[in-house]
Amino acid sequence: MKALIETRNTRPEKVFLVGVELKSRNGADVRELLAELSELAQTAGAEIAGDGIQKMETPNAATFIGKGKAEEFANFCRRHDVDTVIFDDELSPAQSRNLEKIFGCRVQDRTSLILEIFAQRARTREGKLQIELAQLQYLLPRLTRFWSHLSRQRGSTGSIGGEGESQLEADRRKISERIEKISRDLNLVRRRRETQRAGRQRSQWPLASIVGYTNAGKSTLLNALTGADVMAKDILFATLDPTTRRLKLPTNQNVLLTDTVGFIRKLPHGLVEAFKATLEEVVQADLLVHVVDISHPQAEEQIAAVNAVLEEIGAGEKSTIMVFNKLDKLNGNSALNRLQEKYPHAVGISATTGEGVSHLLAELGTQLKPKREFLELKIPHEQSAVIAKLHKVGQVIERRYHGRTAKFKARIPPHFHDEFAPFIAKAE
Ligand SMILES: Nc1nc2c(ncn2[C@@H]2O[C@H](COP(=O)(O)OP(=O)(O)OP(=O)(O)O)[C@@H](O)[C@H]2O)c(=O)[nH]1
Ligand SMILES: [Mg+2]
Repeated sequence: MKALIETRNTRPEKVFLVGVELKSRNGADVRELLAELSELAQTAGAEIAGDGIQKMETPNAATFIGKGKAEEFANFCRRHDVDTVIFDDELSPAQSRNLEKIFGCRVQDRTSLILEIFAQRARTREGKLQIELAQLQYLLPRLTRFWSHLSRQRGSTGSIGGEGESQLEADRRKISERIEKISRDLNLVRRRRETQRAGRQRSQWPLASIVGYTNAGKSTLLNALTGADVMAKDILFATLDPTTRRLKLPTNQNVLLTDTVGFIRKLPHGLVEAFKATLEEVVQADLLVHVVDISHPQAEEQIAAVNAVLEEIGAGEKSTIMVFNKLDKLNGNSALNRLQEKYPHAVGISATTGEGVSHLLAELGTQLKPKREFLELKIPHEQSAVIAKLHKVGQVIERRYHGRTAKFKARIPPHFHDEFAPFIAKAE
């Protein structure tokens, strides 16, 4: 199976960006989103030829933006040799097709651009499988015999009539089979990870996971704290695969610190789903370290976007240390003051100068102090809510599902003791 996106020729691809200002959004937001889209496109290696915004009540069902506006943009694109037009919003398969006809060039949306960047970045087998899965799921509903990229990729001239239909069906079936195969492979990876995690948990070290918006400085922080050597770069999605390092706090307490993929606004849902295995580190963590680029004008929106993804993966309720990074880049204190009012326990740092890092270490020690309680539990299978709760709040080290009751070895936060007390087989 070839990648969804065709490989480029040598000249950088010229792109034109399109945003819409719907009634529900304000103009400043659209500008910021387009600025971010532009960063995404440049991260993918493109050159920005221009951009355009249309104000409208609701998107047009056939062409997303108005037809007249599309033609106006198309004129610009023809004059400037634009190769690809990128919309900030997700387009339906029909809208993409209609727009390609008007523009006479490739039309892409934010989702497929993010998928493309992830595909460029993926290094490990797991990362590659995850991204391929997300791309295939994106592609499947868009597969029609008019879907020009695919037929161009194949070098076919587009078949007609019944033959085309059966080719389409064959393509769909092949993709569906591949999706199933990848899902099975990913399950294997997930199980292997679980085993590794169990080994780690037996070592009784708590796990803290660094989360945050892309480019917030997560990898720089992990490197600064643990001497790790994770690539930290001024591009979006520098990190895809998780890295875990041990950190010894000044209190001699050990903690495992994980750096993982960054989040972004309008992160494709399929991608979050595909990256669940990677994001397990976040779901399993005892503590989240939420890194924010406080020097970014949209810091608050970025916090909200990160929280939305955390909710989506079931980690919304975790105890979290807010870390305001890049203090050294800050001009004036108004943004910092406003956010500090909202998050009074936040720690301000600069991962590059080291400012505030000792304060962060102290805070980590404090937050991780309440030692977890080790329990052996026997829970009847029909008590599925209790079992689900155990997985949600605790760290399951071992599980056995044979017989009438499920047996678990787990560590739980002490304040949940009473809730699990009826099922305790043995406490340490
Ligand atoms: N001035 C300044 N720059 C920083 C600081 N922390 C990180 N950076 C820079 O910000 C950019 C992004 O840093 P990364 O550590 O790669 O960010 P990340 O959150 O891991 O990003 P992704 O992996 O792409 O999601 C790099 O160019 C860093 O050098 C800081 O405290 N101050
Ligand atoms: Mg990173």
